[in-house]
Amino acid sequence: MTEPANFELHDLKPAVADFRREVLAGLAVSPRRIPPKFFYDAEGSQLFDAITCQPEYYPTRTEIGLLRAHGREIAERLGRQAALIELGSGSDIKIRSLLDVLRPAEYLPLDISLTHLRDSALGIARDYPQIRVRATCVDYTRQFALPPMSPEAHRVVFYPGSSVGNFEPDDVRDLLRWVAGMVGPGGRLLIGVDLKKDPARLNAAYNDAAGVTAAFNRNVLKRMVRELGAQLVIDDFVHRAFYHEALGRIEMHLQACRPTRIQVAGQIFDFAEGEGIHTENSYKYSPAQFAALAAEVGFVTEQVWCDAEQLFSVHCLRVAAGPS
Ligand code: AVI
Repeated sequence: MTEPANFELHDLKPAVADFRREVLAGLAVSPRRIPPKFFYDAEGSQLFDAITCQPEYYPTRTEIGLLRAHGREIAERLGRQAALIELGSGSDIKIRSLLDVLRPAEYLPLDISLTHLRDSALGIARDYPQIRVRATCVDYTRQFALPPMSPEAHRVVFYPGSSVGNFEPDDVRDLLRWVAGMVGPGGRLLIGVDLKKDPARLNAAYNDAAGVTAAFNRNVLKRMVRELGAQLVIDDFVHRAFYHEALGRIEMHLQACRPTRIQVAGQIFDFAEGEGIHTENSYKYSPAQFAALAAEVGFVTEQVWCDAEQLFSVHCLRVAAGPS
């Protein structure tokens, strides 16, 4: 099928060499770690979509509920005919509910997973022919140039899914500064943030009974085999996820259940039983905590929407005028 005229794709997909370099660096330090952005190849993105449908994983359906319930109010705040930039464009149900009320002039999704991005952005271009869709496959945690946008449209950033929780607080400050620079003084960010809550609820969300989160976590090992030719025994690693209350974060690890080794790019990494690779943090915030973090880098919190169970929050932030 031919691509619609309102669609363009910019491929700045990270090279395999970046994955190799970060895997080698992460396995060489103690404790060992692999950054969570490497979960999202085509298989990983599909597994993540499957996680969002698990009964234990409340964030996605709760955020969608908030966007639907408060769509009109959100659109009033963000303003129509914007250039809407979406970071980590995951589930397209969320963006579709926003597009319906916001009616932006342009939609610029940014995502690290090429097939996932292309499929969802093409679907949107076909279903919303009046919106110009400029998709970019990129690791947005690194410097890159945004595609040219219409100078008349004001810029709005949408960052759903609490992906912000996958960054260390210092990196969140850097990310928010980058967003502030992108939208400019008076510009707005709509961001989904998962809330602190009963640890049992959190632990269940990252240890679903169907084992989808476990498969998602272990997919990074499969990806090392597929893309880097790594030699390893996947079944020697088990999924471990738990809420660390003092740090306010879920931690995910791949833990060796017996002594084992990973050989990759000519290097050997031995694991004793119980030794692991730290693969993800997912920080949880109270609304006040997140507003304080955003204020440190010059954002004013205009409004926060939470569900009745206080599981999830959506914040509308505005860049204060003047330097931060
Ligand atoms: C994408 N990110 C916000 C998810 C989260 O909840 O931290 C990734 C995830 N990891 C395990 N389950 C979901």
